[in-house]
Amino acid sequence: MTTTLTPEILSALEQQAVEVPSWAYGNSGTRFKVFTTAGTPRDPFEKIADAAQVHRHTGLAPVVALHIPWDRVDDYAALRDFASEQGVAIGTINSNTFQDDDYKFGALTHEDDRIRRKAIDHHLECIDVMDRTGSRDLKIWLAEGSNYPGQSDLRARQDRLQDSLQTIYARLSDEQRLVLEYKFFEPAFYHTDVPDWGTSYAQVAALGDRAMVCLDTGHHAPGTNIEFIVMQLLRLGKLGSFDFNSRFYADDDLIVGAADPFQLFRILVEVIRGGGLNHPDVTFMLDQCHNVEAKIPGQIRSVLNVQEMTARALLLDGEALAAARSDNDVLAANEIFMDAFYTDVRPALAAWRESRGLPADPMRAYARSGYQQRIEADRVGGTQASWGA
Ligand code: AOS
Ligand code: ZN
Ligand code: ZN
Repeated sequence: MTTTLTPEILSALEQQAVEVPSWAYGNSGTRFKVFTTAGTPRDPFEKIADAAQVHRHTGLAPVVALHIPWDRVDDYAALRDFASEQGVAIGTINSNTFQDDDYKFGALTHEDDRIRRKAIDHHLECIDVMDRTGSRDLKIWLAEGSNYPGQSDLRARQDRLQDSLQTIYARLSDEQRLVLEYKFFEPAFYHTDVPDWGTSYAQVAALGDRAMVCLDTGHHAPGTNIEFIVMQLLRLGKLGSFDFNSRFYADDDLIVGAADPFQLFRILVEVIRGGGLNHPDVTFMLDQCHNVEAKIPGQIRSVLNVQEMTARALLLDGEALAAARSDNDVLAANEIFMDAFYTDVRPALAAWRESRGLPADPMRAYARSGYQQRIEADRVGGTQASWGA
């Protein structure tokens, strides 16, 4: 089943923007092996140049998220200006308190005030970066927790976390936000200090209006109804951002939509229902690590998957669905829902791209562009691993 896309749907799609992570372009992998790829960026400037290719070929990815310290530079204003010359902007600044020996037993939750202060100061450095890049969001993901029952005082850690977050939050300007990302496990295995949406919500609600929740689609126990969490956070006005990716088993950080396009569709249905599509308060960010696939095409595929499932979700016949629901016509309601999901929007999207001066098939256009060959020839030696500071 194929379809045409109405002007209202095309208008909504035209506003869509997916923020890409700088670390998706660097060498990254798993704890077992980081495979290197020819042409991998050697510094944040080259990462941004690569990210700009995704936007150039899709018109979908105008913003690049950075990670500190992986993207630390001497002159952030120069990096911001370079991004602008490339046709993109710098977005979310991601902190990192998971690669320093001092943080072995915690960072913002640590019992030792000296270590907690160091972790807080790292976040204040990130806010200094935000001041220079013009970023709005400070994203905090904490790899903090414990591996054995009895190891830690769970309650005291929550209290210290809130105290630390209050200090960080107080440093934000009126235009900046703190976005707290939860994750049900890893690298801690018994408990994680921000393990679920409820904990993130409780912590950010105590901070104020500019503290929000980040929902990473790979951060839930298998079988979790993620679209229900999306609905609830939108209803509470606390969904700040997505870290989109897909997973088969854990936090696999695979191409969003590649493992379960239906789940992505259901999430986007709730985003649209909750008024979150193209809403200024909701950032659509990718958080992916392309370990075996080429990085720039991997990101192009990802943003196209988000666009495609958004188009399908926008096709959902809301009136017919509401009527079937009010009649408790279970099968009709499900059929209407599945009709939208089963609709192939790719031909309509390809024609629409061409009408806007974009390539009908961004993946093949990139392959033909010669960019990959150029970076592989130019960037010899000294590639920067994403996971390495
Ligand atoms: C880790 O699993 C989280 O998904 C983080 O969002 C992400 O990997 C980190 O922000 C990279 O800095
Ligand atoms: Zn994430
Ligand atoms: Zn993750």
